[in-house]
Amino acid sequence: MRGIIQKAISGFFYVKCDSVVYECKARGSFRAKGMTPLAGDVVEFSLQGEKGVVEEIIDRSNFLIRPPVANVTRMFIVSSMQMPSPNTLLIDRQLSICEKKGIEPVLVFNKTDMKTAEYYEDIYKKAGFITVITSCKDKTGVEQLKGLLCEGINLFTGNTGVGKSSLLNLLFPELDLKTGEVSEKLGRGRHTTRTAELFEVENGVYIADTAGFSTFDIESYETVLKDELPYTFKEFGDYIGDCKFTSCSHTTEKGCAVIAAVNEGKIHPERHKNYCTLYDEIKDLREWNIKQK
Ligand SMILES: Nc1nc2c(ncn2[C@@H]2O[C@H](COP(=O)(O)OP(=O)(O)OP(=O)(O)O)[C@@H](O)[C@H]2O)c(=O)[nH]1
Ligand SMILES: [Mg+2]
Ligand SMILES: [Zn+2]
Repeated sequence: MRGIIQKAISGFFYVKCDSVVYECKARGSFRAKGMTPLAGDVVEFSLQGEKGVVEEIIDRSNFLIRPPVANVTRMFIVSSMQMPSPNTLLIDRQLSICEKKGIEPVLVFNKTDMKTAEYYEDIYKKAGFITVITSCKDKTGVEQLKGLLCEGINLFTGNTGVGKSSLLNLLFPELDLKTGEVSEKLGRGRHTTRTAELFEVENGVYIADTAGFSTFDIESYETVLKDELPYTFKEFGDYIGDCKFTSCSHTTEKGCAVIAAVNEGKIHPERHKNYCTLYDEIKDLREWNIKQK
């Protein structure tokens, strides 16, 4: 039998097949191979009585370690205009990872009832990304957001408290996801179950809500290498070939076409600044460093 994993929790995998969800365990051989089935995985499974066993994971198009989701088609990077405030460096890191993994990003600026998103919209529209302005309080942007859901897995990420679950509840009230106060979420005592869970909202359209993961998790588990980095800033692509030196890092060099584009107002300076910060972080990193991590 073939199905899709909706949720993975403490060694159990909930596999949906023909609108029935089967509780499965994984074959021991996965652990031996260092492989864990993830939410979003398409799997072959067998039934032994009531219980299922995941036998095989079908090749993934991509996967993320934290939050643990496979086969992501679109990533909705949610930030809120206040409580918590946006951090473009975090956004740009996630955009780089999306580009590397072949996931199409959508930027969602939520809580615009508290503060306008103009500044951020300007940066990311200019760079060619899809952006949506939303407010769960005023219920704005909800229909537009719904229109951006695509076939496959639509993953909602963003720091705790930005309003991922609130947005999803507005789109699909039947999901009835738990939402909470920001102060509570940032407090020490809060016990969150860190999960990624899929919901099929239309035929073939899945939503993945991730609770308890922060954008920090994504970054510390995924790495973009120095040579790949410029290409993951997609608006740099038009200029990279025109730099004076082929070894140009596009950070400070004379004759850099990317820097020239920044100076001419074609690339937003904040994107370039974040690029330089990321470049600095990873410039000494090699493939083997990562494998040892
Ligand atoms: N003013 C305002 N508050 C909002 C908006 N969206 C969400 N909130 C509030 O922000 C808080 C956090 O929202 P959640 O939907 O729980 O946030 P989340 O991103 O799902 O957080 P985690 O599940 O912890 O990752 C709740 O108190 C919401 O009522 C909005 O557009 N405007
Ligand atoms: Mg939530
Ligand atoms: Zn350059």
